[in-house]
Amino acid sequence: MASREFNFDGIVGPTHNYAGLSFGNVASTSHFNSPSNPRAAALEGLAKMRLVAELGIPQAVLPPLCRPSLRLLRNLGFRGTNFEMLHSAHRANPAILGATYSASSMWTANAATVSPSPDCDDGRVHFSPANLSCLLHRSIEAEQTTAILRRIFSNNDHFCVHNPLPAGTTLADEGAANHTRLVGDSSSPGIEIFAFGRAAFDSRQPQPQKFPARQTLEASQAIARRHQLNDSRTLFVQQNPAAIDAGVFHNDVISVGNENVLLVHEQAFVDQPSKLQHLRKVFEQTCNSSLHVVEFSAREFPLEEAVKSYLFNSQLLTRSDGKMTMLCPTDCQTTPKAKACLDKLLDAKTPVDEVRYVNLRQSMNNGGGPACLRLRVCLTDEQAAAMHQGIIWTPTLHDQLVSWVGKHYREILASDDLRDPRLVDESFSAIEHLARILGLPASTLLDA
Ligand code: SUG
Repeated sequence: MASREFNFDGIVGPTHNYAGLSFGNVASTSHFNSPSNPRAAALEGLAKMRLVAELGIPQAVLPPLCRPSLRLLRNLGFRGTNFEMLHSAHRANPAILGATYSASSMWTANAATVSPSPDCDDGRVHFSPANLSCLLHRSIEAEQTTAILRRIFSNNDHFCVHNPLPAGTTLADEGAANHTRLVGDSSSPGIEIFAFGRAAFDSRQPQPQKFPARQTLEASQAIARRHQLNDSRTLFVQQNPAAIDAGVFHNDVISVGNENVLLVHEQAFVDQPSKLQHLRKVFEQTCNSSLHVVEFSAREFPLEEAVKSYLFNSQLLTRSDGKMTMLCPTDCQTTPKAKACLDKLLDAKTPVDEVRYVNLRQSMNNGGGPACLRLRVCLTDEQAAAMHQGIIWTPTLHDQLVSWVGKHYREILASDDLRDPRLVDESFSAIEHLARILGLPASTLLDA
């Protein structure tokens, strides 16, 4: 049975702020302590969802996780009223407060790795919520993300939502941001490519010198096993350490694939020429057709420009007419080399015949482009009907969410505001209201 790709976008939460929490993500570091605009951030995200839905592409939402995480503060031993806990956490280290408040669940490409049913031995859609072990503010996402995914995909005949992998550095997992699926036609098995930054059990592999490699080979292998993928259609490729050192903290900052198209920078992977050759061969054998690979050279597009423009963090979307639209951040319009690469892409003989731009300034300032904000889930009609329906995008849901944002979100959030206990109440009542809009139990979304 044919499946269609749903884009599950993370709704940006009311505490979106710039706390400089992600070493190795240059946008996060460079916007440390800048004031944010949560309302603009959420509206930018909603505008992107509407644009995608209006292209005829299935769209759904994932709710933001409840922040601040008072649970984290209590776990770390802070006590007293909310006011007292927020102030003592700030005194202990402002980064703790930053982690408590982070709206990082908006980047749902990191929520989980998803394998569609044609790829999995048991014919179910498999989800592995990411443990996000590398960073405190992200590691606290895993438990609640799992609960939410289990609510939405509760039908065990169709879906299997695994536990996150055990936390720790050996099995550090960052979800779909390091995972690409290519496929010939939508009812057939696809090829799943797992990009990893380091091999925890083999220190002889090349390592980045400046920034951390987040995803491990061992985590990717475990996910492929638990999703019951076929070895012959599963590839593991190592991220180029030089790319990580240039700010490519996730693979979706340096390559993007969709169906029979792969866009990739020539410095994305270790041993890239032979990896791509192998991939083309596997694609031909599996899909009986050839793969379109568009590779941009370091000369035409230096790594720094790729990171600055986030060209590869675009969404490559199949429209209902079978052609593809590349949905890019507006930064690509203002980076001449990125623009030239997009012109080259449109001239190449691939299914991509359109480029659209979307303004995501607020998310981009924390290193989150269009592709970071969405989790791709391929579903047959029967599977789509079996998931929770309240999260599916409709014009009515869009209007409800726009007025919900208008009611609950601040227009400016500076680092001092994170000690204001009124922000806790505002954020919790926003989440409670959202649970009603999406028809989800408030107890699943509130996690204080
Ligand atoms: O994990 N930024 C996120 C950005 C995630 C982007 N996702 C993908 N590439 N798929 C991160 O580095 C910054 C938060 C702060 O600094 O306040 C942050 O978490």
